[in-house]
Amino acid sequence: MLIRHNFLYLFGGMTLIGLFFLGYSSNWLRTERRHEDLNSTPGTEKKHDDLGLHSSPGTEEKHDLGPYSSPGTEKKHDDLGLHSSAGLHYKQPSALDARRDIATVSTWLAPIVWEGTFDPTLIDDVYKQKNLTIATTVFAVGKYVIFLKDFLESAEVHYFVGYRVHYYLFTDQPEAIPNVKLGEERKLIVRKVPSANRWQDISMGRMAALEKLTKSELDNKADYIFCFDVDAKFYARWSAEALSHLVAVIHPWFYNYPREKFTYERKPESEAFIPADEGDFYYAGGAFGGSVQEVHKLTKTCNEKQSIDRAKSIEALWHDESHLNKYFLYNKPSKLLSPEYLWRDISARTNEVKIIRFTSVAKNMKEVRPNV
Ligand code: UD2
Repeated sequence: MLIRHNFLYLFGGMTLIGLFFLGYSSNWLRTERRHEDLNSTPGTEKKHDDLGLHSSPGTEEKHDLGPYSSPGTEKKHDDLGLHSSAGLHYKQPSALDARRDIATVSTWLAPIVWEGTFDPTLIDDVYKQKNLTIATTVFAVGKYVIFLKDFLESAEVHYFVGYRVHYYLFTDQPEAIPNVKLGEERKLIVRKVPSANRWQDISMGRMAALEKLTKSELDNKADYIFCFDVDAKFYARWSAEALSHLVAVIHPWFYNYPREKFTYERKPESEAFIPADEGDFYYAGGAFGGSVQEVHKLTKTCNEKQSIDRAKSIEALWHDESHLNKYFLYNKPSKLLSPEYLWRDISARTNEVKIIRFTSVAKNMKEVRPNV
């Protein structure tokens, strides 16, 4: 009897201890889990990997658009916030008084940057805090080295002044690079590239070189990249108001043309083909940019499409510019720069263009091109 009682006491005691431990350990597990959750919260908010605005190409099955429409991943800047300094004095923004003579936003809600649509003081206050590095590419092959001096000297006066700028200069003649004094935190990196017999191949060859540059070489070295023609000159501010993850410039010749008149590639056999009833804007090949990752996707796609055409002995009407326009049609730019950001010396001034920031210089094709 006594033994049975003792056994019952012992059994009851052990059950109680067991229950106590069970309760404690599950609480402990819960607490640990909470710690894990808390540890993973600050600063690591999950973001959408793909910031791209992809639109569907037409239904024509013939044209496999492949990467034109494919989403991808993108490395992002840690802080996407637009922080401004307390006490900064600038004109009050207005929800009403915008310029009425121009569109300041596209129908997919990308800003269109014109004089009067941004406040340079505020823009610089916001973006200078971000400690950005802007990679800037320019190609000067063959006789085009003569344009380098003006390009670089004028960029030093007007282009991303006060920001860290790394110029990547691609040339076949490093010895012909002019000696231009660069500002603080600005440097020139020279890449030797071969020349070609046709100017069209030099122009299109830029896509392959840019694909390579943006693949991994700029990792942790640049936040944004802009790619320019060399036969051009800066005349006014061209700066942080242009920053966004995919940036296109509206071509100065066609900004008020109907889409069927754009000089898109119209041969259905070409990878750059765009049907007459499609198109947003006609974009210039002489300036484009964005985040390094987005420009990598763009240049890789254009390079691939150019290669497919080449294998079929097809050349798009305006070479790299035709492929660029195809890319931007289905991968919408997140910011559009008005023709102020790439004018042409040979174009007549128009009322909308209040300021010319950057312009292609008039050139004698016969003198500078290896073939005409
Ligand atoms: C337009 C585009 C250009 C390109 C081209 C394709 C603008 C302002 N320009 O300009 O970007 O899409 O059409 O047809 O939108 N280059 C050399 N050596 C050469 C030839 C070219 O270095 O012998 C380089 C140089 O950086 C030059 C660029 O390639 O600026 C484009 O060539 P272009 O300026 O002669 O082409 P263009 O004026 O037809």
